[in-house]
Amino acid sequence: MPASHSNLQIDSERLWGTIHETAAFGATPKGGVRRLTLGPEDKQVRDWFRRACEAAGCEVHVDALGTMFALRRGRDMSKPPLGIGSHLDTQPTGGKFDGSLGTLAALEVVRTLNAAGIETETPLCVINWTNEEGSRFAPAMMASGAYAGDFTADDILGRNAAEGITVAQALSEIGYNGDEPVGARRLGGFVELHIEQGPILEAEGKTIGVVHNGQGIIWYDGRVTGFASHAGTTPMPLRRDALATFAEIVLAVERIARELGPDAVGTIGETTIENASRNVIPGDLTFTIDVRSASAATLDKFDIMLRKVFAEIATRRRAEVALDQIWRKEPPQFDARLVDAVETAAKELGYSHRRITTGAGHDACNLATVMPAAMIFVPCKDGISHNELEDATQADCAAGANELLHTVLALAGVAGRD
Ligand code: HGY
Ligand code: MN
Ligand code: MN
Repeated sequence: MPASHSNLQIDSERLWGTIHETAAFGATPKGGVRRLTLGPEDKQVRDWFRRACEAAGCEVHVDALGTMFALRRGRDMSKPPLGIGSHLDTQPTGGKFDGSLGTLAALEVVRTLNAAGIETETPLCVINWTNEEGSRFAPAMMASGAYAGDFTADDILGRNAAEGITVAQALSEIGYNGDEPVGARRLGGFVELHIEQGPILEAEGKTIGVVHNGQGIIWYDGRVTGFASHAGTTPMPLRRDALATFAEIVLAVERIARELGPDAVGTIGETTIENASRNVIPGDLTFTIDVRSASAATLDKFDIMLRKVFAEIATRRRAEVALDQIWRKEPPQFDARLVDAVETAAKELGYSHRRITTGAGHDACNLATVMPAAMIFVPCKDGISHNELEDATQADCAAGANELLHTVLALAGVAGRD
């Protein structure tokens, strides 16, 4: 960290105000935020973000998947910008901090540099990645995945939401179908601030998490096909009950995760009984599975065990169980030089810190496959996230933003004061 700026601090009140001002877009009665990607509330926060970045002197560019790049010029514009940011979309019952903290803290870094009249050597780019959550459109971290080359933009533009609208239609409806080709904007690296979304930092009383690796993810779409028949006249031994079959599947996922744990988790987050009726034995249902581990070998084992157990359940229950892997993300490794820069900044700022693995997926996990990337975590209350109760303290948010500021100064260099 350049000595001349070691005492530079972000404006904690301004950041806290920004977090709460934007939380109004999609605010829920329970104090959370429902801002599904590319919906009307996402448009509101995007428009706000564009205005705020332009007011901070940035040029805002939008790519074909709606990702927003707010460019702050540096002294040497021949260098690819250092990317900072996160996402502004949320889960259906999301909170005020997941994604918002990282995106708004990146804006706060720019505002702080502006106020201090500091020009960085390398340009900066504050980024709002489209559809990190993957709730309305699969997969999660969708736009950063396309930027990293995991998907083509056309593939993603054709993805459907449950309500039958495509990504392309949703982008056009909110006016964020940008003309910049996905991946065309070169970045020299990416640093993302995020709440931990887990209990470790809070439990250990640490302010900063220096994220050095993460979990790989597999997403499946599943279908159980039994036989719909009369709830009153079908004897129990003759039933091919899709829901009872599914019940065994749910417990099998939990058992396999526990067996392969602690470095394995498995979740069935969605299920739909088709043509459900209280006096019809369920014949068809669909479901999703989310499997994670920081070990690729464990992911492989999980997949093999799932398929074996599901086949046994299907045979015994005379049902069909289909499992379609729709997404696999290998466990990310973050860049040693950038991770060291985060750790050094924490030491120099005097923040208690520890190295940590991210259990959640993040856009930085995708970026790490194509450029140097790192993440900074701060604690959240009781480790709760993807829940309207999600909460964090102003002090921890400020510490995270200061940590981001000084990591940026170390990586982007200071060209001088205006
Ligand atoms: O699923 C995830 O880990 C991220 O929160 N979208
Ligand atoms: Mn997030
Ligand atoms: Mn999330």
